Parts: sequence; C-alpha cells; structure tokens
Amino acid sequence: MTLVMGILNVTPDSFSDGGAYLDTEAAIGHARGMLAAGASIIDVGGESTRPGSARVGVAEELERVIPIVHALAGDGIAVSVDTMRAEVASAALDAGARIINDVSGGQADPDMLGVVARSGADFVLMHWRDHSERFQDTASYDDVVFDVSHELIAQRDKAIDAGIARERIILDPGLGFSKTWDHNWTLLRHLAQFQKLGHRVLVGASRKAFLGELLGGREPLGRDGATAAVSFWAAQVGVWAVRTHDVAGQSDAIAVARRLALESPF
Ligand code: PMM
Repeated sequence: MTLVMGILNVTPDSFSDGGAYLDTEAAIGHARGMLAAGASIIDVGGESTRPGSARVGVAEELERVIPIVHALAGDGIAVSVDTMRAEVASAALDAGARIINDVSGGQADPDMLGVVARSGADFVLMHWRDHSERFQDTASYDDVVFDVSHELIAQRDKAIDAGIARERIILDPGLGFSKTWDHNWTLLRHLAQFQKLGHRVLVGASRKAFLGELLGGREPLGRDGATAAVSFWAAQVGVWAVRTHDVAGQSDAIAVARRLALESPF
C-alpha cells in the first residue's frame, strides 16, 4: 500500500507553506494533524529548495529541525529529515529520525553517504543535478526517463559503495528539480519504469509549479486536487510513498486506488 509522507517545512520561505510552522509547538501540532489524517511518516525540512532560494546556514537549519525531530521521534513517530547536510543528518539521526531524505542524493555534502551508512537509517536518494539557483540551466536531457534512471542508478551505486544497504535506499525521480514542466509529466507518465529499478520509489508532486501551469496559473494552495490525481496514479503504479502537504486528500486518493485494485479482475 502506498504510504503518505506528510511535509513539515520549518522554513520561512517554502513555496506553499513557508513561515506557517516555524514555531516548534505549531509544527508539532501540524505533524499530529497529518498523522491523524493518514500520514505514516513526517518529513521535517529546515531548508527550502524552492527554485532560486538561497541556502540557510547550518546552525539555523539545526535549530529549526532538531527540536522537532526530537519531540516527534520521542513519541514514536516515524520521522524523515529533508536535508542536504551531513551534520544535520547526523544530529537528526541522533535525535531519532529513521529516514534521511536528501534531495541531492548525497551529492551536495561529501560526508552524507558515510553518515547514513553508519546509522543504518533509510535513505531517500532523489535525482538531482545542482542547487536550486541553477535549476534552469541544468534541465536538459536527451531522454528524460532514461537519463534520470541512469543518473539515479549511478548515484545509488555510490551509496552502496559507501556502505548503505541496498534495501535501505529509496529512489525519487525529483519532480521539479532541474526539470521542465514537460519533463515532470514525462517522468510521471513513465513512473512504472522507476518501479523496475529494484527499490522503493517516492514521488513528490505536491502543489508543484507544473500543476499550477496545468491549472492556468493557479496558486499552490489550489493545487491539492491535481496533486491527488497524481497520488492516485502513483498508487496505481505501486509506488512506496507520496510526499505531500495535503495528507487527507492524498490518503483518500490512495484509498480509492487501493479499493479499485482489490476489486480488479486482472
Ligand atoms: N520536493 C521538495 C522538497 N523535498 N524531497 C523529495 N524526496 N522529493 C521531492 O520531490 C521533494 C523533496 C520541494 O517541495 P517543498 O518545498 O514543498 O518541500
């Protein structure tokens, strides 16, 4: 069954929820609400990756993320931490995080793969080419499905060489990261190809700009219905999890896909 990973961005500038959960109590309350709505994992992030955003300092990222990880993990909640920094990953793992979600797949910080390997935690390895200020210049492919798959596998091999167990690696095509809108649609159309790579697959389409473009320029908060359609599609393909802001809507979409699959005569 496809799981829902609820997004908890403790950033002032994320594109759809920036600033809402900077206060620790508010963040924890939001996480609890997402769990009640059907999330299995809470993905805590202290650095926005929105196109063009500047990086935050490591001290600030630690200060935003670690108290929340501590509180949630202390309550037995499965916490994932969205970070490109080994130092943050290491502190988060010490605080009880079970998954490191590195949008750079271990490329941004040379110490990341080693830190994750030593911990035995799961590792979300997303397709990534460069930091967000250079997304536009790096969104060029001969065949986006083939190229993204190959680049993911090359990075996966580095993660295994660094000592991360194969079954702990989750692959993510990285929608919106060095991708044009058309690239995102092509990757989604061929999502089943990623399922064949022999790993759990995570998809992050939630409220992204390619959905806004589809809907005539609609703002992020109006994109949850379209996100649910993507979640339905992802669940039909059998992905491991969808990463989302709108846990209730995505859980419903997945429940529909699940019921249809159960009753399928095929
Ligand atoms: N997208 C964002 C941030 N982190 N992590 C993974 N694994 N996959 C994604 O697609 C992804 C991510 C950007 O979205 P946000 O600013 O709403 O968190």
